[in-house]
Amino acid sequence: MTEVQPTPLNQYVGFDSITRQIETKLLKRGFQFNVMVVGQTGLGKSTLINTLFASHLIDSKGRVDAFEQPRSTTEIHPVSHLIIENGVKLRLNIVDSPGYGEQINNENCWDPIIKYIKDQHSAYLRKELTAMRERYITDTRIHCCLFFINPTGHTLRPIDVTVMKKLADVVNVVPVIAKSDSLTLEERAQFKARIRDEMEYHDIHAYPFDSDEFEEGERELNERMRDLIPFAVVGSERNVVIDGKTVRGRKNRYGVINVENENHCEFNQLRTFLTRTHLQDLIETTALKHYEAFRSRQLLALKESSAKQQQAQQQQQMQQQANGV
Ligand SMILES: Nc1nc2c(ncn2[C@@H]2O[C@H](COP(=O)(O)OP(=O)(O)OP(=O)(O)O)[C@@H](O)[C@H]2O)c(=O)[nH]1
Ligand SMILES: [Mg+2]
Repeated sequence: MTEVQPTPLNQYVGFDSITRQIETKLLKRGFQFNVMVVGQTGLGKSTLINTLFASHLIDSKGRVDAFEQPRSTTEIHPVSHLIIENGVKLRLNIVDSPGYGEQINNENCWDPIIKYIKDQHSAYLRKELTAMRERYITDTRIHCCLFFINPTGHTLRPIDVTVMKKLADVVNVVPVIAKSDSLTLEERAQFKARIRDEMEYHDIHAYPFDSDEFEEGERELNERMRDLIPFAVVGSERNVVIDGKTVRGRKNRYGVINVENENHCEFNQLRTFLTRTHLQDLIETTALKHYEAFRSRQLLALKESSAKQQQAQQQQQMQQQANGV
């Protein structure tokens, strides 16, 4: 196709204000962001959720009493929050999930999680296909799945490989090394490299993905992120006082870990990644890659089944005619 040359204007038309018009509209509507945590039992999923948004979601519906004993999560549990920052509204859905891997037979233990993710796609598609479609469909599709890896320092467990692979087919997977306070910095670096190698070996495509539309800066940022991922995180339900400042931390016999100190762990980098640099891309990738794949599969299946139904009806009619009915 030949490229259209711009027609020169002899006066100001004013359509450049469209970006402002879009911004005003978006600000009014707000944004929806849905995060889910998945991983083996006891790796600190619920704790990290509370830590991630603790400073923002004071008195949230999570485990607010610091002295309450942590409970094992028994069901998929979404919690919603509306947060507003400088006039920008963000509806945040945080979905906690029960840990797996404790049973003698762990086969298909990931089914309820995959089903939950697909159910959200399915609900969205149903709303999209209704005759009187809502103007803005409530979006419960999971935009980011934080996958918790056991800090063994060795390799990924086969079950983790299976679950991550299944997840990566339907959602943006961001792996994190759980309870990374149990690893030395050297072990951490080696473990990270090994996980990256293993993921490549098993053909697991974790987020972020590159797109042709990306500019150089975005590609570089993603490259840096891929070198950092899996984020080595530490979570804590408790506040500790360091230099007179109250922070989330873990205290043990040898000292205090400040969850937000970048020399101690990569919790801050994960939070920046989720909220400052990749929020919009996580939402967009979910719609354009994962949901689109689901949608076209469903619509194709629907078309095939209605074609089969039609064929069966025609055959029945022909049979009836042949029988002289
Ligand atoms: N050392 C250490 N312990 C942690 C960390 N995060 C959580 N814990 C502890 O690990 C235990 C389990 O934490 P949970 O957050 O309940 O773990 P979970 O993954 O939600 O567990 P399930 O719901 O059973 O799957 C608790 O005693 C936490 O205090 C961490 O970063 N480092
Ligand atoms: Mg839990």
